[in-house]
Amino acid sequence: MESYAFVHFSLNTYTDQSWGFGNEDVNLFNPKDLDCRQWARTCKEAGMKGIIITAKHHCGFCLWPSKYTAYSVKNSPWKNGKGDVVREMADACKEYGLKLGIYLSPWDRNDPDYGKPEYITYFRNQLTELLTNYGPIFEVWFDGANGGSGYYGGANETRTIDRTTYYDWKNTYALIHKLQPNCVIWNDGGDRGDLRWVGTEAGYVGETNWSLLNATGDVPYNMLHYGLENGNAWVAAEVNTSIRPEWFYHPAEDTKVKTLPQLMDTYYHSIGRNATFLLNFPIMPNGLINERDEKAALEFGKAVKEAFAVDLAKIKKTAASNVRGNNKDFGAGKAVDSDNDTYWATDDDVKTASLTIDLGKPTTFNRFLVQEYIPLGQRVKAFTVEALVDGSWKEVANATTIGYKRILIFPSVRATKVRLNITDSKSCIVISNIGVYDAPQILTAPSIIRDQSGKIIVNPADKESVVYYTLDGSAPTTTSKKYTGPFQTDGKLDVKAIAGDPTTGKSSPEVEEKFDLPRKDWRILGISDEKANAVLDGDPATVWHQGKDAKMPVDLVIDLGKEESLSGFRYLPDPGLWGPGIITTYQFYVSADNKEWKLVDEGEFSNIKNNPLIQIKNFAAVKARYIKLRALKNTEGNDNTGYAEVDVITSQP
Ligand code: FUL
Repeated sequence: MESYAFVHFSLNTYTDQSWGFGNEDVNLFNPKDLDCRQWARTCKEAGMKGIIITAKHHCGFCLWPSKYTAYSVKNSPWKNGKGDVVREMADACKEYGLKLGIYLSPWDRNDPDYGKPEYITYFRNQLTELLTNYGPIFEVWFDGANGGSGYYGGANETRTIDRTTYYDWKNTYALIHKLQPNCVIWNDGGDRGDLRWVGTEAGYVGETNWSLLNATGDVPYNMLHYGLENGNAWVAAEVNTSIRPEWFYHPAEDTKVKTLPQLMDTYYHSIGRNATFLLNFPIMPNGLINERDEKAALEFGKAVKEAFAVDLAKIKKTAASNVRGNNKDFGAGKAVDSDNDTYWATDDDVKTASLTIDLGKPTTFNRFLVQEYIPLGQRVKAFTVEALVDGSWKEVANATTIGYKRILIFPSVRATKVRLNITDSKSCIVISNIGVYDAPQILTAPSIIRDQSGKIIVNPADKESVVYYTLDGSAPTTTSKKYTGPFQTDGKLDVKAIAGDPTTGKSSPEVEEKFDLPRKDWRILGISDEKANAVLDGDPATVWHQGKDAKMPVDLVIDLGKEESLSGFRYLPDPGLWGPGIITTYQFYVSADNKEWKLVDEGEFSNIKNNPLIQIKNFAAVKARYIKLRALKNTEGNDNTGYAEVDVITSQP
């Protein structure tokens, strides 16, 4: 299916939360303009093949009138309790020729029985409702999150379960197979399903990506990311990411919708790396996809179509270094014949071979697409792509695995021939399709940081482009001020920038960063480690960890230099892949004198492990000179505490 959508919609939509606790009021659910047809139309026009809906998220609220709980749409004011979002979604999918998928959270922070054996019956009853009453379901999605604490029918406690045994997945899978034999199972907790998570929600799978894992045993994050070359089960990768930073709708993210270059990047790092692409749309409280998200999705669909509109390799003359039994049914031409059921194959013992395509005349291209014939498994371990430029062969790209589809990106090259060299394979080579394309240039926005001294530093994504910026909130154009190097600033600041190509006149989407107080006079107290300045240096790539002696609760105390009016704080954890020391439970204190501390905020950073985004917390305005971020728990259950950035939000203009 290549690409399909997620929609996140629940009570969280009305509380601005990422994870509901399970006690949120059902009366909040009242989408005035709910229109699942708008969701379906957007996804269809963006080129997607299906939609997976959060029928029940961790808070336990059900978007369908389940017989087994009161915590559902049936007790909400929406349509006087007569509505069913899953039904409306199913109808809209049918109308637009899309498949329907179901997200049913195994963790339920509302149900009183969660943690007991009774809950498994409840879970299966709900699954049965969903897999019986809404027509064919193509995928079920069992989120692995199990945070522990919750409302649980009023118990308000922490309940822990063993993710590998509690749900008795084997029997749940049997139920799914019985009710929906063609449905694939996505599961990252316990028994292997048919599809796997890729170990990050940032929108990419490993450059090496095997569609294999072992059917039993533990699967660490890195194995999810790269697959397992000699695994014994076919568990293809699915890259899930949101069109905004978070999964649910938050008005504050209206300016953070992924741009076209970011979406294209995700495309190349998912579908272009042998994975499917599951793109999430957060639904707004009124029941619609925001028009910015809709616009971004349509632009994206159009750009993908444009990039792959003309295949320069189709029905061109081909030659291969080896053809299975010299039989023309396995000849090189089968890789460029537009038929994915025919393929070029080599003799059994031939695991290195090349295939040359004669483009007929000097031709410019910048993308190379290759597919293995997947019904015969995934085989290729390494390959290169060469172009014949002015009579000599030049390597333009190299990579490891291929699988269902692999797309390589390289700077435009003008050549008369292109050659695929398979340099290592698990078995003889079976290639069903090759494509060569000249995708239009899409410029990527630059990144903006402000260092501790107040200097603005803008980094273009590629060296050729020129950066233009504004400081007055206006939209930058190629006639705005040119960025020539870091410059000094003071006070609150709104910086907007674009990258422009002076030769083509094209420009990137705009990037905007808002900076609060300058941090020149800030000091981290009680720490002698110089590296601690990484917390204040404005650079998300530098991370500092408290030393080995720090034991939970771990405090980070900062002197702001003078009294400020504070109304919130920001915490950026290590944003890399599987960064250590990510705080999940925190308290935030302020003080006038570094002696008497006042607790102004506490809580959890929901979903921070899988999606290590900047966390923004607001509280009632308070004047203070000192701040203290206290870590109570991290994602690993140890004492490691790390920070890429800590910043405050002030209430002064
Ligand atoms: C995560 C969840 O905890 C998020 O809230 C979201 O639903 C995402 C798709 O999966 O693990």
